[in-house]
Amino acid sequence: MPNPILVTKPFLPNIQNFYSKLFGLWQSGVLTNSGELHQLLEKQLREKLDVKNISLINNGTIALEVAIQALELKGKIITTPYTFIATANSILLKGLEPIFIDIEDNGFNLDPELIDEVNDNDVSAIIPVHVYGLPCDDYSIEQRAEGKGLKVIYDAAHAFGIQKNGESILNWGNASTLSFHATKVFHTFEGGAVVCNDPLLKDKINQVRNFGFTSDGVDILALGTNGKMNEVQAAMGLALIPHLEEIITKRRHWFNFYIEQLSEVQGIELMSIPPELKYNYSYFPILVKSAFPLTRDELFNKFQEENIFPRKYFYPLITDFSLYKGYNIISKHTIPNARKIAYSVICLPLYPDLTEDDVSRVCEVIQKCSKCRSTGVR
Ligand code: T4K
Repeated sequence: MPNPILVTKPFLPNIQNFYSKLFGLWQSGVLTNSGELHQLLEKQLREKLDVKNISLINNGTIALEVAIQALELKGKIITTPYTFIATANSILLKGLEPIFIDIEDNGFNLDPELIDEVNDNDVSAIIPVHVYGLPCDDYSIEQRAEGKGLKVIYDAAHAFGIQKNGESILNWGNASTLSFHATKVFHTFEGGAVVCNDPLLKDKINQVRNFGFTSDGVDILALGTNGKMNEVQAAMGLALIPHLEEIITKRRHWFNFYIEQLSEVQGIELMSIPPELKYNYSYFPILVKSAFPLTRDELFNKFQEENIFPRKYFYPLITDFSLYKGYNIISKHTIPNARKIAYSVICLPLYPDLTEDDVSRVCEVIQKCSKCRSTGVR
């Protein structure tokens, strides 16, 4: 059996570089609570990502919860069913209720026009997701948010470093949240961040991530949690920053390799990157259409037979999970676009350390299957 190819594999810096960042911790004994490495990583990321304020958090899910708490959101939040479960879970975990609206019919992100259909005075915010790092239609979303007096938190877990027309998309809305999980373009083992423009909101975010303590540590003005990133996590981030160019360049190489090999395959739709975008090559989703001889699941199974493990990100839809079926939250929305994508998507392996042999193996499965006889079962 050939070696397994997983959907992703974390990029790791030279281990000596990582170790060297840990020596100071052994000397100072400061392991967490906004230590030296934490502060340095915050500074470097603020500059690298070209954002006004960034607060490091211990993971992307808590980052969402911290943003919701800091913005004092209440009642219901409009979001998308086509995302990782953490987006919706963070809403429920804060005791709020999600209202799911469909995605656009030619993309992966929430359809701003459907915000108009939500007539509910309990709604306090919108949490759109830049799925696979492809930016939402911020203009249409924020125009509607303003009209309805809603806050906007972008779940930018996939959008590390992405720029549109030369500007970071992390500066959109009231806040954006990032994930630095091991599977992401940039990681700190586990980790995340909240980005915002308003310095007062940054203070509030910092309080919420530190139990609610004010910066002098003497009073609690806001309810808080423990969302602090520790020094070992920060050390990994600092060790990876010098490799960011290399990480993106290698990802772009394999992304383009897939495009070259697969663009002529009938029935497979590939993602396209708008010209105004500086992309991070975080994911390579393909859509298996009816013109392809096999169904999505048949193709998925063929991969497993070849020891290749892509993922169906994001299937099932959040609204199809048992926990979420119990909530009367979909109302009149039948979410056909999200359903169509969730039932046809496969995210192919994409990470810097892939080899040409690996990527060729992935492409060969698709190319061979494109010549299969259709099962006729759809
Ligand atoms: N919002 C959105 C839109 C998100 O996509 C996510 C997370 C969040 C919020 C929440 O952020 P975090 O709280 O996670 O920071 C993965 C990730 O765990 C998750 O972070 C990510 N989104 C989601 C899309 O994908 P799984 O369940 O697919 O991960 P897992 O463990 O199966 O790993 C995938 C592959 O990566 C495996 O084949 C093995 C490989 N892998 C994984 C880990 C953890 C490694 O080689 N090394 C590793 O350490 O969710």
